Amino acid sequence: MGSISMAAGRPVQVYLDLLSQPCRAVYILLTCTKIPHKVHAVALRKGEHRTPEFTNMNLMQKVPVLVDSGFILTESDAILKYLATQYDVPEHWYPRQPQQRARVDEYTAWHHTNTRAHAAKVFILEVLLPRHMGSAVDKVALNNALSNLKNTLDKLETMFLRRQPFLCGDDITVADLLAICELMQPLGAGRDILKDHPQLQRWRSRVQSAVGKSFDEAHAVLYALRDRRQAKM
Ligand SMILES: N[C@@H](CCC(=O)N[C@@H](CS)C(=O)NCC(=O)O)C(=O)O
Repeated sequence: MGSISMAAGRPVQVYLDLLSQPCRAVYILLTCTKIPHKVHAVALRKGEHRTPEFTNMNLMQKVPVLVDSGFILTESDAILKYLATQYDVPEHWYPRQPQQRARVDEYTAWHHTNTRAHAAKVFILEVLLPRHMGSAVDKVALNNALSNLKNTLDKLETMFLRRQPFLCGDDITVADLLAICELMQPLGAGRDILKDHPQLQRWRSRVQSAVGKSFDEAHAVLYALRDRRQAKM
């Protein structure tokens, strides 16, 4: 059991924009494990991460940020693992057994330059760049990004999900949260990137059942973006 660090009954403070994939992962862990917390919404599209107050807290000007009784932590991977070890949550989220833990660390080290990089690129090309630049989608760049993403999806299936229901073993871990939130992101443009990957679809369903209503709560903003875009078509 982890120690509970709710000093003087103060809930952990998190600064999030739920349109951000790593923020959703943090939000899901906090809500489905019922860690007492307070969410401070930071609207990236309004530049709220560039205010002097926010910059003072995180010089990188990025979300998510966690503040736990004066301890400031950035990077979703570090935040998730901190929450899972510092708070009284079921051990499966970040197992203590060294080899099981190493499996989680193995995925999360790989994640940033693979799942995150490639799924985020598709969202950037289809949603963010056209919105900010007022330009059409760059089809060549998009096809290239989709091909890189396919490579990553294949690896997720053949390497991480080869013989087990979750990415790092028999139960859900913080690695699954990081991964699913990235893989949901292209849905903002109406693109379900798992549609030709039944093994990953079954894994997504398992993750959804494991975290319950936290999943849809975290993704409500993304669903709304998808619905607005589809209504315009
Ligand atoms: N590696 C970081 C990435 C954080 C990150 O890139 N956050 C984005 C949103 S997904 C952000 O705050 N972007 C604002 C900006 O770069 O201006 C993590 O996993 O926490």
